[in-house]
Amino acid sequence: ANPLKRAARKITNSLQDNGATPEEGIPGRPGPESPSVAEPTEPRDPLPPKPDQSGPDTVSPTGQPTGADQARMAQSGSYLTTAQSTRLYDTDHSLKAGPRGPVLLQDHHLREKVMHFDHERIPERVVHARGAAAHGVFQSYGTAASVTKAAFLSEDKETPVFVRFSTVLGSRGSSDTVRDTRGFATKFYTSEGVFDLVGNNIPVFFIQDAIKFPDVIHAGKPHPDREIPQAQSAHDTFWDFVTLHTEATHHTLWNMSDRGIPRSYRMMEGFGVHTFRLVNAEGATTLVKFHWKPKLGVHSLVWEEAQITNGVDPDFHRRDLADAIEAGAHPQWELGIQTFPDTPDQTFEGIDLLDPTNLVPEELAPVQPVGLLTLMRNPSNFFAETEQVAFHVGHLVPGVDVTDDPLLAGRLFSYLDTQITRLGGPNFPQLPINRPHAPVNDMLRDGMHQTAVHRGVAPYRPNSLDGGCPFLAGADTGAFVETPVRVPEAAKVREAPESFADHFSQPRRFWLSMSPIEREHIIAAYTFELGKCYEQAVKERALQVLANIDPNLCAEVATGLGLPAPQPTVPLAEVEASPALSQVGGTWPTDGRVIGIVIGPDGDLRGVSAVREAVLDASMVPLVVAPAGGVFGSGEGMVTVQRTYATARSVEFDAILLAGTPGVGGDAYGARDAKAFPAPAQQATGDPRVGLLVSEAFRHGKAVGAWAGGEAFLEASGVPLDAPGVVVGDSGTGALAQLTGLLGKHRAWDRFRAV
Ligand code: HDE
Repeated sequence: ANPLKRAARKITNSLQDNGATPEEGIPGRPGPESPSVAEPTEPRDPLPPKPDQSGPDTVSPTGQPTGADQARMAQSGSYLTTAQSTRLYDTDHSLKAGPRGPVLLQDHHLREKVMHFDHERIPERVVHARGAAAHGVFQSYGTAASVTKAAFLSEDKETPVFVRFSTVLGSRGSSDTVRDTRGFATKFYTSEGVFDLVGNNIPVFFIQDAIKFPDVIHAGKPHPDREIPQAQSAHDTFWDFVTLHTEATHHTLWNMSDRGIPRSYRMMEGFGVHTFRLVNAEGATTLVKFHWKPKLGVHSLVWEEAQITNGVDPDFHRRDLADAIEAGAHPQWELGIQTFPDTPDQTFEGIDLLDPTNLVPEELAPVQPVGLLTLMRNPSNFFAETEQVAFHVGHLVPGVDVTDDPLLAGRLFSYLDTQITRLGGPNFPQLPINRPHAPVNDMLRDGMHQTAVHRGVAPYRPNSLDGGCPFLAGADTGAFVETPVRVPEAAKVREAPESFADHFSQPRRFWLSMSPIEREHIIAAYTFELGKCYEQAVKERALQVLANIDPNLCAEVATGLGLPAPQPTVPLAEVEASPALSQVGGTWPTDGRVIGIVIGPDGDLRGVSAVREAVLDASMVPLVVAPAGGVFGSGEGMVTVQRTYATARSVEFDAILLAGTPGVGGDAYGARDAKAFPAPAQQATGDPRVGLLVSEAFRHGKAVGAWAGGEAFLEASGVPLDAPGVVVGDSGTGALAQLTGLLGKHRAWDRFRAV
């Protein structure tokens, strides 16, 4: 009677068409395994996964290729050749009629080299163009086995993965630390085929129906006339859209919160956003929302820090991810699920699970851990892997199915469609990074960039010429069988359900769940973004939206804009706060945190050596900052310099320690240049750039410390020694111990003025 079983049986029965079974083959003809099946009717072997796609198992501790990988290194063969393998004797001079003569058309090497170069670029992704990725492994705990039959979630299963993080709005060369949503897309190379979890770091979306996706993206992207601003939501068209479509309120509020400017990809949550459907071995179904929980906690930049970083290091997140993996600080996330009964109305505690602008508070449905993701290998080639990877929400495995969320339905179409253009034809699943690690035995043929050499004559089913192969599987032999969900009888309409009309109660819950400092950041973000808009009507409409979330939020932003605060037009929702939504509070591991150790000619060099060792022992990263590069000091106190006063800027460090009074930069140009920096009042002797370093770090709530007399410079740079998060030690290691305690809380939150 179970509908899933009925469908599965139907599929299994289809194996019997032609009277064939996988074991027997076509009656009267040899079976697929039989050696007497002679050419040309031999079924082809499934395409094996390429060896260079074998995932993280060929990795050295530092992520460098080892063994067999080394042999595949480019530029490692003895002779340079053309693409046709002909050896070359010169690649620097075109063939000419004499050294000063005209270049000859017959120079094939010149034409081949330039032609190939001319075609090196492919279209960037229409959204999520800028990203960074890494290989890793997913280890399942087996705790989801009762709700899903997916093999990769069964007990103790290890599955290779490739994860790509991204910003949404900016183009490929845009900056990393802009205010935006982040993509968090994971490709699981499971034993049953590829499963892609294509999520974001924000659990809700701007729109409820995919048909509006071109609209919201047109509004967010740069203006079509001048193509500015790049990678920003702080402009009129974005705010025009999100205030006219108030379903965008919840996602926009998350963007304006600290979630919009993550400290690191390693410190972001990930969300599947939509509700999915899990199916277990008995065919029972459960509705589910996917969550990635970072082991390092969820942390963000502060706005000024993010803005400075965009200029100082536009690759900040990309570098942070690659450096951490290279250093062996392998980032980890737990995959968790919130489960809900698969009831016909598909709601939970009054929350419509098909509305992607809704989240379900963790206090109502706890996130249950089901496995651990570890990223431990950087890509070997950005283009081949990070750029060419193609994710798709429709890449599902038995045990995971979709629901009728109308946003999800549109995505199921869009990804495949866009990839045909981006990757130049329909054969991109054959690209190494996209190949499943399980055998492929499809009947897809020909097309642009076909690299498989398919054998056999009968790429159709049923056939009698290729031994009847391949056969169809059933649910019991690993087939993906769609859940036979009953579709309510209804008329075709272009409408949304009534339950999609509440656009303000979930945003209000988010606002009420924020700590005072997080609210202050949200107010500042709205004030900044709307302050960048030119259209008065857009600003006024935005204030109306804010009034409907919370009158205080609205009043604060209105003050900043110099506009009157409107009254709410809807009754304020009676909702409870969800403490799990706040990022402030709690203590987290400090692995991979970056400590800047600043030294001048008279500083405690021996102490610096000891602090470096202690930082490394704590799995953190020490960066020594000195007036000039190279090696500083001599004898036992000798330290290698990683940054100079000219190359260091506060945004690179999570905390700063002064080993005495800083000197004056050794770089003539830099020192001259430094005079242009605004030195804080009563600047002590010492380089003003170090003054800027500590005063910025202090302003951004970072832990700051000193020993060996550096405290006088701190004070002179506007850092009160009794302020929260400022430490003075008797020794370097003493100061570091206090500093590390502060780092576990991410920032000295008490230092900020709270609303
Ligand atoms: Fe995407 N999205 N999206 N999106 N999305 C793409 O696919 C789309 C949505 C997400 O690192 C595109 O191959 C539509 C939600 C990520 O390669 C495109 C809709 C969520 C990535 C596309 C959405 C996402 C994409 C562009 C509304 C979070 C980057 C290039 C119905 C759950 C994947 C590409 C990577 C990329 C369409 C909404 C996440 C155009 C139509 C909701 C992480 O197909």
